[in-house]
Amino acid sequence: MAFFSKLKNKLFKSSSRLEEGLDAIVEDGGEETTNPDPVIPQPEPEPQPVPELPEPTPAPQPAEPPAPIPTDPTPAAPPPEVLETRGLLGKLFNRREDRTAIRRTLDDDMLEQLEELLIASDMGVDTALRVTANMAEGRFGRKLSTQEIKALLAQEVARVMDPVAKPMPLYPKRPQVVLVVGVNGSGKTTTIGKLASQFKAAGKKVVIAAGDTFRAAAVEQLQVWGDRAGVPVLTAPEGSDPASLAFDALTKAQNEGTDLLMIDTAGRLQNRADLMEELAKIVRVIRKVDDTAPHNTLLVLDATTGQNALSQVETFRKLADVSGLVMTKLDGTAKGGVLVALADKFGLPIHAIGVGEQIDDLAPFDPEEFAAALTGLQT
Ligand SMILES: Nc1nc2c(ncn2[C@@H]2O[C@H](COP(=O)(O)OP(=O)(O)OP(=O)(O)O)[C@@H](O)[C@H]2O)c(=O)[nH]1
Ligand SMILES: [Mg+2]
Repeated sequence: MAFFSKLKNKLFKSSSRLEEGLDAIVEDGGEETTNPDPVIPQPEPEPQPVPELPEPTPAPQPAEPPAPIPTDPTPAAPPPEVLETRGLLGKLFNRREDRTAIRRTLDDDMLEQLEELLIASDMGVDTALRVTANMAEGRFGRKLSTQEIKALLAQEVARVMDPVAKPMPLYPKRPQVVLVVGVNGSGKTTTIGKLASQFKAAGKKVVIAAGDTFRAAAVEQLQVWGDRAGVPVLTAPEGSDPASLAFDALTKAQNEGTDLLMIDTAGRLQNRADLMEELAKIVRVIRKVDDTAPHNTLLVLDATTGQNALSQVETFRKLADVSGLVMTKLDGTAKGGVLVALADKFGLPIHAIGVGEQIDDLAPFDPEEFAAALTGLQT
């Protein structure tokens, strides 16, 4: 199975509240009609090949490492018109079965219901209002089917998410230091294992530092991941200062020509000031070895957390200068709307998403695929 179809099956396994809500909104007050004209700009029927448009990027084959290891921190995003006229929307609005369907007139009542649904799906009030306003623009009074509503919503979600879908940048400076932070159980250690495996497969010399020195079990867990990824794990005795381990690990990595040092940290609740201060200390101490480090500070968020993810970003950003996000547990959860709020509010890059507990269950973030999964859009 191609990697992306496997990923698609894993994203949002269960049908989401959002999807069910959209169905219910259209059925409430809708009636069966045949659509005279499309509500979303369509590509010309059977268009001639347009040479100046870039070809869509082919999906990676399973033989390749699951996520590309980027060398360019700002890969080009597809221009908006590519999203608009090609891909799933284009395909969708050529579908015959959607010509006769239950449709509901887009009016104030329907917009209000849509807003409420998006807010209930963790998108946040500001984002929900903006997204619905964009959906309604130029379409007020038109009759829309569920499929069309889903496609419109997916288009708006993809538009919000597109600018934040960026792989983790690797800069020329070696060793690159990646500090991984987040609340308890968000998936830090697992994500480090997965990332280490991908970077190793891409030919990098990787070392992991077990900066969670609170629990002996945490070190053992990381060692298991290190073994799976084929990457050494530097440890310190239980209860020792994680900042001093980070210092030693970076010094060693410099001496040994390591490409990438990934530092795991203990989970910390954002209301524990002492633990948060300890994190700030880790950053201060590694800067004594390399004042440009850490080069990436990844905040790992659990997609099932809901709105609390927003305050996690706010707190961790103040202390650790978060450079990017990894969103875990997007498999099997019906949630995920909070990612849209995060993207809209903070604009922090989403480098990767976790879609399972296995070593290859970390994928690049694909906005269109995410939007389709979130809205339940069948493509
Ligand atoms: N389904 C699923 N489970 C995940 C994913 N990522 C992590 N997990 C699971 O979530 C649990 C916590 O993961 P850890 O990697 O230990 O989380 P952590 O942030 O290191 O936890 P602490 O060190 O205790 O703060 C484990 O059972 C993982 O297998 C994911 O993408 N999908
Ligand atoms: Mg951990």
